[in-house]
Amino acid sequence: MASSLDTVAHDILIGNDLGGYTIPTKGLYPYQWNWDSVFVALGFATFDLNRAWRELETLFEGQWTDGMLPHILFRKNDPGYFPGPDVWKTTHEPFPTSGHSQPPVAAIVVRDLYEQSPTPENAARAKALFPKLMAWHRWWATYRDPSGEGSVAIIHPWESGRDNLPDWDEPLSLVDTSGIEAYERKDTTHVDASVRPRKLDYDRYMAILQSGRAVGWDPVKVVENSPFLVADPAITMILLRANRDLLALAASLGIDEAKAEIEGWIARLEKGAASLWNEEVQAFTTKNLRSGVRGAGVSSAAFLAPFAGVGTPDQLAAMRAHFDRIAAKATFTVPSYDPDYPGFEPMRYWRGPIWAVVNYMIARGLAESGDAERSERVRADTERLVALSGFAEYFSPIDGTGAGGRSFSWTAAVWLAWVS
Ligand code: 9WN
Repeated sequence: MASSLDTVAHDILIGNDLGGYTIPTKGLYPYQWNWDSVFVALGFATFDLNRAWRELETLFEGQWTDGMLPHILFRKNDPGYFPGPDVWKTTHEPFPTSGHSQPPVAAIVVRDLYEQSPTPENAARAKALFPKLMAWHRWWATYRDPSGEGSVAIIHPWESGRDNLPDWDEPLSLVDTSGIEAYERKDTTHVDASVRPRKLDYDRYMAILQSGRAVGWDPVKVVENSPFLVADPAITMILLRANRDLLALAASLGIDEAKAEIEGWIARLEKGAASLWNEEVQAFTTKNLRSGVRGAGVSSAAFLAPFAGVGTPDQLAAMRAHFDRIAAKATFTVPSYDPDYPGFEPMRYWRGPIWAVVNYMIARGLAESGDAERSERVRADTERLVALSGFAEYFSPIDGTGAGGRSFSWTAAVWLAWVS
């Protein structure tokens, strides 16, 4: 029988549905976001599979001709969000978008939706999305491995989906902000500034955005011109996982001609993920491709290794040791950043708070790799957080306080698909 929180979660998804696409939350994020929509589809799939497919289909309406799937789709202008379409100045038709991507979780969920109900009708919908997923994954492979090491490089912290992670501090410190245009933030009119990125971060975000805009968002020039170019273990591992799912999907759908190309991507990403092992931190961390400096601490990305199917036995043992140390210290798992690290801030966005969607991926990987105990700890903590603070955007790992946007779509979706 559905609990009252299930009903609330269901109503949040319905309430944030603007007709075939869903916004993350009203006010703060009034557009369709890339990885948000994918998790939202998982939530819809628990009560309306047709609507779940629709979410993914509308998301791919934003795909560029070069294969890139943007991080925001601006279907209609909303002055409540900054930076909007007039700042990005992209040329996608029939509606503008942002100029870079976000974590490529879509293939994972397309496979889930198809396997939930492998009818001929759902096979047709999966087959229609398949070439679009291939084009997006090919875009990452073509343009985002400039080091040739196999890891995935991002050109903006927003592309990582983990905007103000402490690991971006060093690469962001090299970004020249002297040429930025005057701008006015809108996020801090919706939520408290103390739980958002700082002004200095925003200045740097704007400088990077302007560098992409200056080259017309050309995929090669963007990488050459960006003052920020960092290998991200989370995107590397998510793309690796997504390619494994894409390969399985190709097999179920009988699309044999895609096999060799996807296998090539998988082999490269396995090498790339391995290259991000940080011996000093004993975890997979970021690597600044401009300066060579590696991330100095353990972020939640480190716990995605089982989800991606990477890590040697020793590396996975080190990951479990970090998990147990952090779990003993924090009341709730999994903080976005190590509470023992000086840059940790329990309420400031990606510098410490817990995000339900990251917990979902971590727990799924742990469960699949046979670690039922740690997986259940993450699930039960997520349940306690929502019971305590509702469907917030993110939560303090120390006392469970909710922060950011409320009635948040992906928190509700993950609740329905996994927690409850
Ligand atoms: C910029 C929508 C998005 C998430 C990101 C999260 C936050 C946007 C912002 O909100 O980023 O993309 O303006 O702060 O960091 O992961 O997709 O929920």
